[in-house]
Amino acid sequence: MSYVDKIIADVEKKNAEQPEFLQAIKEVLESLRVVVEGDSAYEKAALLERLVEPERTILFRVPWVDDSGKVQVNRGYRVQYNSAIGPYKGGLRFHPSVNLGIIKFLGFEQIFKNSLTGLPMGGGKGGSDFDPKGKSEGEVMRFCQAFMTELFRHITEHTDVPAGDIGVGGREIGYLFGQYKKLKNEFVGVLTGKGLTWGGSLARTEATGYGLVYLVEEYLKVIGDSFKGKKVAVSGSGNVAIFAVQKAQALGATVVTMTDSSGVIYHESGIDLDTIKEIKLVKRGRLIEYANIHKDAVYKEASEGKAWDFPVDIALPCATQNELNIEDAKTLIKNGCKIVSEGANMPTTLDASLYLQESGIPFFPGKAANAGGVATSGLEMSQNSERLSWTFEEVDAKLNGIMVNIFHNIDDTAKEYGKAGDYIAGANIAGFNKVAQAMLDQGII
Ligand code: NDP
Ligand code: 2IT
Repeated sequence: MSYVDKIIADVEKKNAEQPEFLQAIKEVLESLRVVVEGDSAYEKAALLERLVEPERTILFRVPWVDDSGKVQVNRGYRVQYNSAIGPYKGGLRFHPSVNLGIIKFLGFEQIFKNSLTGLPMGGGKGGSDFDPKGKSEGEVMRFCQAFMTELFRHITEHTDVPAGDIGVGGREIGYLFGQYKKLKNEFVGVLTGKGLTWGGSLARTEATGYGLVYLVEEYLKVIGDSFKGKKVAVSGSGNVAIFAVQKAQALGATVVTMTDSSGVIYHESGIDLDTIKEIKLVKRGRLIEYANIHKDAVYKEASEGKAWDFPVDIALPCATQNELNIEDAKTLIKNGCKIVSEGANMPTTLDASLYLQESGIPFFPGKAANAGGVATSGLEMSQNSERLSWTFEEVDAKLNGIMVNIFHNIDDTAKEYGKAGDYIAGANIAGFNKVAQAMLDQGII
């Protein structure tokens, strides 16, 4: 059995109940065959065995009191996956679907993503099965405080720096930061995505969505094209989706769809982002309200339709894992879609991503395409360390430079390994090489 097959079989045996984790492991390890099977140094150092196993997994109880006075108990997680190239870095997700397998898949992906940014950040991820939907401000605050009451003893600004993800935005980072500060009596950059008056970076809010569009823009530039006049499908209507739409529109594209977990909006003349922001960022409401305001927009329940059902040039999945399957990939291609780029983490199923690639559709995996968020978190850490704040233009220009570099790095790496145009392989190999070298340099730890 080959080295990679042996590791995959072992991971499958030990983690049979974690399908998303297995999916992420298989995708990465398949790409690494060409690297690790030609050089016995990797197997000798048990590099893959160490890479697939988190350095540390923290599981904790989060007890809190709801508005009716009832005690609620959630599960908290922090997976400190790999610190070969820097302190653990990665978001916190609050969503009822969160379990250890989901956090491990996200933490594993984060290792390679953070490596691709070119900044010194290791990989980690955390979160809770807490559902923020329908909770009052007070309940969200008390939950965040309870979560940090345990997490604080496992993180510092030098060892592990969490940020936001699904269900964790500026509001939650504020409550988490306040509690960390109170418990440690230290004002330090232990979280990113902070508010602008207390150590946050300009452009961090926009960064993931903007970065996603910058990477596709660079690809389009290389082939002599641009976003101008393109029709774009976006899924999600959260942080990543909103700012992807904003940048795509600014570059002259027409975005025709957005979604939430309840349904999809199709607005042929173009999504009105101000309405979306009002519904989602101010009122924390549901997407269906959009159709009450814009009578020419069509709303369908999630069981009746998806963002991938319409004729578009570019698809940007920005909601959650496995939201674009092989049937969706076929529909997109049939309707003329020419590019798929992942704003979310692993939104495309493995068979759908391979089908897109085999059909000649440039497919940009999340660990490359959505790296702008964590990259800008890295820039927030730099600003915190030097106790300075850079202007929006400075941060945005650095973000753009990082995304342009990521495109060329994954494009060149794919070519170097005889896989031109295979951006999955390019991203996995380029991300891996740097981490693997650091692990080899640092000995068996
Ligand atoms: P938000 O919580 O701001 O928004 C999430 C959006 O996706 C909402 O519209 C939500 O709808 C929808 N969604 C979430 N879960 C599901 C589900 N199970 N089924 C259908 N729709 C769902 O999160 P973000 O925008 O921050 O994150 C979106 C994706 O981007 C995630 O995969 C995240 O890991 C990834 N990402 C985020 C980064 C960041 O900086 N925030 C950086 C890199 C990647 P509803 O409101 O109905 O739940
Ligand atoms: O998936 C991700 O890259 C994030 N949720 C952002 C992580 C971060 O540390 O900014």
